[in-house]
Amino acid sequence: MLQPSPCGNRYELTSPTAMPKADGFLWNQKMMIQITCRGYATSQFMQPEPAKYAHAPNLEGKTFMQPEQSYYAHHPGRFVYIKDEETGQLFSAPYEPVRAPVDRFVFSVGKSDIKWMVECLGTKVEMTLGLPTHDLAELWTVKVTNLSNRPRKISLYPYFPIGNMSWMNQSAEYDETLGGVVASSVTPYQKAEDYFKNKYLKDKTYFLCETPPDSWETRQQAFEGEGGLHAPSALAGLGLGGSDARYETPVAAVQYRLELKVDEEREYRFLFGPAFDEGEITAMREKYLSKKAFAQAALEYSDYIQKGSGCLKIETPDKALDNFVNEWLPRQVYYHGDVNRLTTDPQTRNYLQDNMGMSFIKPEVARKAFLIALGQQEASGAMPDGILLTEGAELKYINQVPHTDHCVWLPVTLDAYLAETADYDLLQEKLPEVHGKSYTVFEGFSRAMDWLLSARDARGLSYIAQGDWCDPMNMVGYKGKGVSAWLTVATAYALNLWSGVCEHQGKHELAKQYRAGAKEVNRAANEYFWDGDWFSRGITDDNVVFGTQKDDEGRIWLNPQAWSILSGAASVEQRKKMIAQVEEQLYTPYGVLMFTPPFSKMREDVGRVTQKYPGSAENGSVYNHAAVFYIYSLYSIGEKDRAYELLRQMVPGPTEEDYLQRGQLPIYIPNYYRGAWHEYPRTAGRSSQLFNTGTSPWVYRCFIEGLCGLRGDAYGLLIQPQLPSTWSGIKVNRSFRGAEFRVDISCGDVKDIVVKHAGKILPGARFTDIQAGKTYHSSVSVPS
Ligand code: CEZ
Repeated sequence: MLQPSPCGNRYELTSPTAMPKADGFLWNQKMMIQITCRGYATSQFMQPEPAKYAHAPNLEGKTFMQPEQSYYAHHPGRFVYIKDEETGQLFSAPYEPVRAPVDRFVFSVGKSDIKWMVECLGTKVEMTLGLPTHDLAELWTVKVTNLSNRPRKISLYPYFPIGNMSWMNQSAEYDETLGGVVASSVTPYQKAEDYFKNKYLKDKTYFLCETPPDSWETRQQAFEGEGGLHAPSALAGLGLGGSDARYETPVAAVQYRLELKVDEEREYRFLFGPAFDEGEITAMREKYLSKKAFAQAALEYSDYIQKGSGCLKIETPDKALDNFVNEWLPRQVYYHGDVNRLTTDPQTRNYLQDNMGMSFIKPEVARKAFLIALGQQEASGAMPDGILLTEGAELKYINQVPHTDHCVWLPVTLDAYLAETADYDLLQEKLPEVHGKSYTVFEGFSRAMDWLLSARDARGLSYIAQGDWCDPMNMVGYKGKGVSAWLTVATAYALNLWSGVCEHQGKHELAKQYRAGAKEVNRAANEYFWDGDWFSRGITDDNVVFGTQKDDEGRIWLNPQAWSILSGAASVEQRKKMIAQVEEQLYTPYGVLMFTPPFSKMREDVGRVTQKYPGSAENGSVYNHAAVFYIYSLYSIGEKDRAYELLRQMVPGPTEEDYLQRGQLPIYIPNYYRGAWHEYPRTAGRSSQLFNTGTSPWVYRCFIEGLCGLRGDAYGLLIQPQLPSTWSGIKVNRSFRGAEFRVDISCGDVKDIVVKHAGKILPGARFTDIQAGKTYHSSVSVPS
């Protein structure tokens, strides 16, 4: 049902029904498309705010990309109908909207294109989707082949619904000169000032055909008629009706009437995308709509994706895992760092973590992100809720809700950046003058740390306001008193990390001061949050501690445990107790839960997280971002087997049963898998299919620094692998500071890690004086 290609850079699913929401995604810096095996698509482009060029049939609410998106017959998608002109039989590819049983089906997701192959009624349809690297368009190739051993008469009808574009103005026509359907609209607005903002929006959607079709239809109702999408009325006739859409829902549907000899094939190319005017559409046609241009665009796009191939290749006893880590994980990390989730105001924590991933892929991008983020630091030293990336961008939605954790992410993500690059010069960069003052990056960090220390109550605990990392935890502290246990220990962790950097910079006084701050914060955390076997989650405005043994719902939360390990708040004794409780209460076959039990109803002193469906999203799912913090913390204390077990569970598969339950291909990590394993076993493990998540850079980091143990420092590259004890060895290729490391790791009869390079044992298991351009071969023995 599901196999990787031999080198792992494609996955092929051979059923359209086993995992109906299985999907792939492609992006460039201006647009993104997620498309399912059955042909349903969600796409958007930036102008600069995210916008759609294919819409739902009704008015859509605008919000962030949703988990577990539900698809319905009229959902936007890309389809072709095939009609046998002799018998009148019909099917559609990839599978929707007809849902006819097909003889063969392959949904093949690659890193830089997505393909389908469908056989039915003695014909084969092959569809390929690609994207240009810098422009807005989908590049579609549709090929049809006669597989029956007789000549055939068939009609091929690409059907690209455009949906309800606007309640103010929408229409569509077939334009002979442009050679395709052009739908026009006016983005709805009400305020006069918005007229000027919207004036240059790309309000047209075009569907261009390289080969002129025999007939066409642009009015959705005329196409569908009384037959419904399973058997559209327009397909009953010889040709399509050729009508225009006048304030009627537009569609792009065209017909090719074909007579195919035995084995004969025909290939068609189409462009689908948004544009401002006819001029832009003409330019796109000229630039892209030919076989040669498609081939060229595919090459360029694959080069572009290739630039995100990361710094790690592993060869372990687990081939499926190797595929994921070598081919797919860096791609997901790259996507986040390259396009910032296609928003103009990413949440500060997301922006910093997405760029943390870039430290491993394009460190210069991560560097710039620190400068951009700190350039927006507030006068108080606080970080804003979101980082504005384009001229005229505004803080929207969740960024209008005050969260108190943003400063924490500065040293946390800097730690990864410095380990990877040793670029301490960054700290001396001058930030743009704001509020009449100008600071260096170093000072910006210190100011953020001072702010964290100041944003605490008399007990020394960190205020939560309307949320911390858990952004729907909005009512613990909205009256101004509630505190977060996670943020308290996260503050201590941040201070410790920053103190280390101060130390390295020779600022011993400051280092001492922040180290002392961290100690004090950890002490306070222990005094108020330790609940006997684990750390609680916080204290509400009304002084109620929650996330404790006394709670029937939300009894134990993962984040305070993970970060108390990182911050040093948890002693060895406490760690033992916590880890045992995490295992007992939070483990599921699909990973470790963010907390348990899920809330079944609103808890007004915790907030809207408790109103989410039990086991979904932040309400007690396997929320992978939280899970990977825990994994990272386990690696930090040498818990290699526990860490690996959970890390492996993040990736769907490799058993068929697991794939079916999760419903997702192993090509990305979703933001969550459903929890509520005890309460709702039927849905437990189901993927959210949402590939926007801060999880991916952390997972990459866990593989690089944790499992492979190849982490840099100010002096070079340290080698401290933490292989699971069932493995006898692995091979690793690691790019690091311009050099290549070929590391052969095996378990042996050694007491400590022994690294041999050029016949010598490296002192301290560390490479120093690394020279860019050089390849270093080494063999590493780790204690069995
Ligand atoms: O958004 C993420 C945030 O982007 O939730 C994480 C948080 O750390 C990330 O910064 C944990 O709360 O508003 C909501 O209820 C949403 O559910 C968001 O909490 C959530 C979505 O997954 C967005 O993709």
